[in-house]
Amino acid sequence: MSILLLNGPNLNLLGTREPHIYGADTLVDVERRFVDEAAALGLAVACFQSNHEGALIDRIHAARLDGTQAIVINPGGLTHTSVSLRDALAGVALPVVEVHISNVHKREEFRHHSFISAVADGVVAGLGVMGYSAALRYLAAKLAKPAA
Ligand code: CA2
Repeated sequence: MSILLLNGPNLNLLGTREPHIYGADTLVDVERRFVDEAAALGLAVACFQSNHEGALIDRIHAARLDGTQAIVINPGGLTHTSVSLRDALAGVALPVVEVHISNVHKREEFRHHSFISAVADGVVAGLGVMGYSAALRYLAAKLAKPAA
């Protein structure tokens, strides 16, 4: 069973700037921890980060054919702007969890709306990078259950 971990624009900068908002871990730290935690749950992971909307959409389309069973995505700023990313996620029809490191609801008003949430199983926001682990644990439990 395989999970796709997607991170959107600017998340490659994690751990290098704005640690008061996003913490001190780098994206490499986050991905490594996610892969290790997934392995302990018997799951494989593919990690992908891009600063380009189209590249993220292409990777989501590829997930239809490569054995991916669920997606964890932090869409970055595209959360608040991208109908196309939402359509791609809806199109693959896989379980999706949307993760935000910061509590977007405590921040500027433009971060309060997500185009992605309506096509996600759930949303985690404000738990720091622990949100990725929460998403993974939810999906591991969901995938372990026989389909109803
Ligand atoms: O809280 C989150 O995870 C966000 O998805 C992060 C996005 C932001 O646009 C969303 O509203 C909430 C921004 C990612 C930028 O990441 C940086 C990390 C370190 C330094 C600079 C940017």
